[in-house]
Amino acid sequence: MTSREQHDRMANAIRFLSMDAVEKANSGHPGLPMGCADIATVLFTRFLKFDAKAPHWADRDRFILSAGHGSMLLYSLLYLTGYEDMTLDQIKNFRQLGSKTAGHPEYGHAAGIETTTGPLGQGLANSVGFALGERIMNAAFGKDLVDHYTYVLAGDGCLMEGVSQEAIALAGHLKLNKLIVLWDNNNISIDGPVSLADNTDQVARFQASGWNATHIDGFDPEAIAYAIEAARHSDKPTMIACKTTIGFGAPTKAGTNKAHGSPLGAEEIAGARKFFGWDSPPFEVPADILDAWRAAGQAGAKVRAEWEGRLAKADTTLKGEFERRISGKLPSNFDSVIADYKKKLSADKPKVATRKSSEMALEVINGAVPETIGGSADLTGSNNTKTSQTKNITPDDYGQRYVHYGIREHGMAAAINGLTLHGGLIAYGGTFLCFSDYARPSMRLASLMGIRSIFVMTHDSIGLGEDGPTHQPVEHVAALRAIPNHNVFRPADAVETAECWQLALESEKTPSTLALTRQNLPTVRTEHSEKNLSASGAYELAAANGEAAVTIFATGSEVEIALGARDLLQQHGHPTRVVSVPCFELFDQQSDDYRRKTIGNAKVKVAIEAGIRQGWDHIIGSDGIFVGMTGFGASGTIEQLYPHFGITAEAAAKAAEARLHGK
Ligand SMILES: Cc1ncc(C[n+]2csc(CCOP(=O)(O)OP(=O)(O)O)c2C)c(N)n1
Repeated sequence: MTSREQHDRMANAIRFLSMDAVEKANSGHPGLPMGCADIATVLFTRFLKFDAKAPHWADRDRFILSAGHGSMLLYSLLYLTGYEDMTLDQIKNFRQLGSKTAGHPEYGHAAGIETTTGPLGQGLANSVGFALGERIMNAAFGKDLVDHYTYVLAGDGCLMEGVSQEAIALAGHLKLNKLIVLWDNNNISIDGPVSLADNTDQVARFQASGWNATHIDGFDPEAIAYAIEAARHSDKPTMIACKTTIGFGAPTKAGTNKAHGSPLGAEEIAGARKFFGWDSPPFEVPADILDAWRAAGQAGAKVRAEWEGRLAKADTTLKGEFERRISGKLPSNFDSVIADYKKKLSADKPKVATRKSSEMALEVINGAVPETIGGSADLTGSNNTKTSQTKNITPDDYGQRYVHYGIREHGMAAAINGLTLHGGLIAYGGTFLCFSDYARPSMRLASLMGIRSIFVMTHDSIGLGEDGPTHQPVEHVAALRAIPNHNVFRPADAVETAECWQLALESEKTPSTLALTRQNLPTVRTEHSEKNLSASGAYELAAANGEAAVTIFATGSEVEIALGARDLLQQHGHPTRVVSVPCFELFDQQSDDYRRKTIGNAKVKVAIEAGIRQGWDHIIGSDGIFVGMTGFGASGTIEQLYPHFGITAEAAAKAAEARLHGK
């Protein structure tokens, strides 16, 4: 049992490492670690199940620092508890280029950073996915293998962000009782007191969303421990409002926004040293305190060894499946399942919307890959994300595979990231492509983290018709293509849709968006190819009947139009080839030679896509012809809209012919 004095000194080690690192970097946020050091010390020394020497242990408790600006709190904890990645040099190099100690915690930089945080509210919203992931894996593999908590430290900013409401409502609804949020209730944000902008009764808000919530003194170790202990036995998720003081211990800056996001300065630090009776030089932790922290970092080793014993003794099939899922590898027969399915499609030649093709592909995938978790933000019947295998996950049954996320696109995308990061699961969720705007902050973070989140975005153009311009995406495909490390797939038919799903599932370090149509499309890939042609991002779908005068590039629903334009042009004596471009990003990764060959030397290059031109010039050149949208869509039938906006085979052929004739 840690004495109060030892607890205080351990907490102070966090405070001084944080102050010193921010001071040396001459930038960063000392206030949060100074205010939350007691909370973190109680959590890490008395509750958190972890082994610093085995940081990827699948059944560890997760700790998520949602208030990512307080990154030095996390880095201090990782160093003090003895994570190998987090050396004292890393702490000294806080915020320097190439260090693991980036300004905000970045997933993949160092073990123990469970998710990338910084954009406020994201960690809290991810945690719903983590906690749900734990329940799903627990239902699949049992308590012996999966039984852990998800702890979150969130600030006022996290709770003010809109996504927090989506997240807490979802967690409350799903009764994720192993989710425990510690709120750094310090009443300060950047502009000053929180009361400048907010007077929400947060405890009441969480309670109204189905949580347990209590107020405690965030500097009282026993109160913190008592509240966490109670939370661990709750039948609901718990929010503990911990009253703290930002920059606690800084003589003049404590309790003010001056302690939030800039170095305290030598004088304040000297004052804090006096206040806490801390006489070690910068970056030095007294040996007995470091030892105590290292012991805390090892305290979970025994529990981990016991867990490993249980895994070793588990049924061979169960153990194999658990290990496969945690490794992120797909079942070994996956490729052949997809190849067989594609062969059938090329023979059957279905004429269906790609959202329907996606459902058909998922029916095959979900049958073969038991770790997929589907969902939709209240558009299940429109997104076609549900298959026969995916029944609803409910608080009474986590052993199912479908999440009704409610009308919460942002919360859904963040939860998908959490499910993905938890491990053992592949999560996808749907909404209308237009509302990717609502999900985008989390989609961007999936890309930054390099994780396999999958976003199913249907109703991908004016082709959705009568719902009109509010619902018709115009710039969204281009906007998503602008996110680095994000594969945006726009398949042309059922075969490409199956291929794109295969690529999304195989893409362990790049998230994917599938842009899918509402309207029916013919099968254009009528000849079976074992090879995944979409994998090269663009490929020649139809050759020219001679040396090509025109090449038409198109994606998704406009491939059919491109083929129509090719027929017209060839009838007029202009050999024309069509290149289908299901994924810009994968095409950009091909060899120069392949790219050159695929783009070709035809005199006229045309691109057809029912969206804006942005991004296409690197394929068709700035002098290429673009047939697409230049502004918002309109309300009308699909039969009216395509001609209205000039996206037709005739218009494309006419433009190409005019160019061939030098006009
Ligand atoms: C989405 C988002 N908006 C704005 C910011 C910039 N920002 C960083 S910290 C902060 C204030 C956070 O206040 P609080 O959570 O109370 O943290 P504390 O001041 O207590 O450390 C803001 C606005 C951000 N990181 N993320």
